[in-house]
Amino acid sequence: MASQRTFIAIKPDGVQRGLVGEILMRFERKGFRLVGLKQITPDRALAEAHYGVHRERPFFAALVDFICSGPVVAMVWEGHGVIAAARMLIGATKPLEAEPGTIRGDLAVDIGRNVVHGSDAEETAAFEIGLWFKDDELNDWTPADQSWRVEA
Ligand code: IDP
Ligand code: MG
Repeated sequence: MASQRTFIAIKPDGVQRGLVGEILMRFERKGFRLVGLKQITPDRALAEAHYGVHRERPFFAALVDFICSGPVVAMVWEGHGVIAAARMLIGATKPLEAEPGTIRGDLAVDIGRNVVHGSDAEETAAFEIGLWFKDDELNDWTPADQSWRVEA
């Protein structure tokens, strides 16, 4: 399994509800490595680019308004298979259908307030990381206990 990077964001509802530590902890405890982290209130251009794939959907304007409504905690996480694994940790888009034990399954009830975003594929991860972060905001590092996380 190759090492990958993915873009994860705690949306304004997660920040407002004081869930930053709780959400961060789940990725950290799983064994992934944090390589980028910042808090940013997105402008419309950033939010529209990020959700560009949903431009024609009826909820697009409300979604952009919501994402721009307050601070977002933007992160890049690295690790073996992290893109798909992060989506599993996050859970289904509709929180009432998300499995208990997932972030959305445990912490949210409304599709429009589902607390966290995660890239859905390698191409979207690369696009979203480049959109939210400059290269020099990302840290290449290896945890001191790496051999206790992955074999060889
Ligand atoms: P994802 O966040 O699980 O990848 P997407 O289908 O990519 O889900 O949708 C992006 C975001 O748009 C969702 O997380 C949710 O906040 C919002 N969204 C998606 N579908 C709806 C909807 O039908 N009504 C309201 N908001 C929606
Ligand atoms: Mg998506």
